[in-house]
Amino acid sequence: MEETLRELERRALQELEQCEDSNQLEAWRLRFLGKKGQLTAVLRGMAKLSEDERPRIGRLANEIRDALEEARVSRQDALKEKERRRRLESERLDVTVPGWRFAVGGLHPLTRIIEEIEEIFLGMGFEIREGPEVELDYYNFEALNIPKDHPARDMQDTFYITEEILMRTHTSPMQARTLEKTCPSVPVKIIVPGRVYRRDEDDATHSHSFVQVEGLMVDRGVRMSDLKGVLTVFVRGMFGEDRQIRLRPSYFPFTEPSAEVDVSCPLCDGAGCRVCKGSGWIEILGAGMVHPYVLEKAGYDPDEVSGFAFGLGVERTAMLKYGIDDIRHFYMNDLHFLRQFRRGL
Ligand code: 2NL
Repeated sequence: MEETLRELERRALQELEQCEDSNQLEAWRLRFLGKKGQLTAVLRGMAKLSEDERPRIGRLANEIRDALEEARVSRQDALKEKERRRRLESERLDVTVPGWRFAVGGLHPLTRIIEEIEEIFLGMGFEIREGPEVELDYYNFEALNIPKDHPARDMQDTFYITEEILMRTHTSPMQARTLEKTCPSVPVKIIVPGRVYRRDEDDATHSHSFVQVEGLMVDRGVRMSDLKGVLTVFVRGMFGEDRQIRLRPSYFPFTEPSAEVDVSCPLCDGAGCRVCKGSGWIEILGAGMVHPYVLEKAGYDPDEVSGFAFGLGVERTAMLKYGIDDIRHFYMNDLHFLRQFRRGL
C-alpha cells in the first residue's frame, strides 16, 4: 500500500512537469486529486488494511495529497509567470524607432504673397473684399469708363459666356460694385485680391489667368500724395525698408492722371543689375487718381469726393521677390518647385 502511494506520488509529479497550460493542469488535478482521481481510488482500498496500519497509511496519504496540491499550485504559478514573460516579449515596443512622418501640405507661393499683401494693407486700415470671377460686362468695362468701342477692350480681350457676361479681366469690377453699394457714404478703403482672365498666349511672362490685387481709397480730399504714401509703405513692407518708389506718367481708362509705379531694385539697391536691366528700377504697379466718370457712375459727386486706385500682378510680385524666371512654374504643380516656399507648419 505504502509502495503504491509512493509510486503514485512519483508518477503524479512526473506528469505535472509535462503540463504546459491551465487546461492540462486541470486535467492533471482531476486525474490525481479529484473525487474520481487515483489518490481517492487508493484511499478506498484502505478499508482492507489492518487497524494498526491504517493511521500510518492515512497520514502518508494526507501528506502526499498536500504535497501534490502544493506542487500543483507552484506549477500553476510557474506557468503563469512563463505566459506573462512570453506576452511581454511579444508586445515589446522599441520606443526609439523613428515615428511616421506625416505628409503635411504647405501654402502655395501665390497664396503666401496674397496673405503678405493683405497683412500690409490691413495695417493701413484697408478692408479685404472678394467678388465673382464671372462678371457682367457692365462692371468689368462700362462702369470703369471702357465703352464697347474702347481700344482697351482689345488688350483685355477675354472669355465671354454671353454678350453681356464674361470672365473678369481685372478685379476692378468688385471695386466698382463696392463704390455703387457704399455710395453716398465715405470712406471706401478696400483691397480686392482674386483671379482674373485674359485671352493671351501663355509664355514665360504671360498667362491667360493670373492673380491680381487691386486697391481703392475714396474719401473727401484724397490726393496723389496719399497714393504715394500708401504705396511706399506697401513696397517697403514687401521688399524691404530701404525701397523707394518712382511714378511715371501712364494711361488707364479708369484713372486720371495715371502712373506706372517702379520700385528701386531690391537686388542691387538701384545700382543696376541683370534683374532691373541696369536701370535700378522695376515696374511693380499701375495706379492713378480714380477717373471722375467712374465716381459719377457709382453715384458720387466728383466735386465732393476723390480717390486713388492701383493694381498689381501677384505672380509678377512673387517672381521678383523670389527670383522666379517663368510664370508657368506657379501652375505646373511641380513639388520640387512648390516645396521651396513651404513655411514651417
Ligand atoms: C495694373 C493696373 C490698375 C486700377 C487698376 C481702378 C479701379 C477702380 C477705379 C480706378 Cl474701381 N482704378 N483700378 C487703377 C489703376 C491701375 O491696375 O497694371 N494692374 C495689373
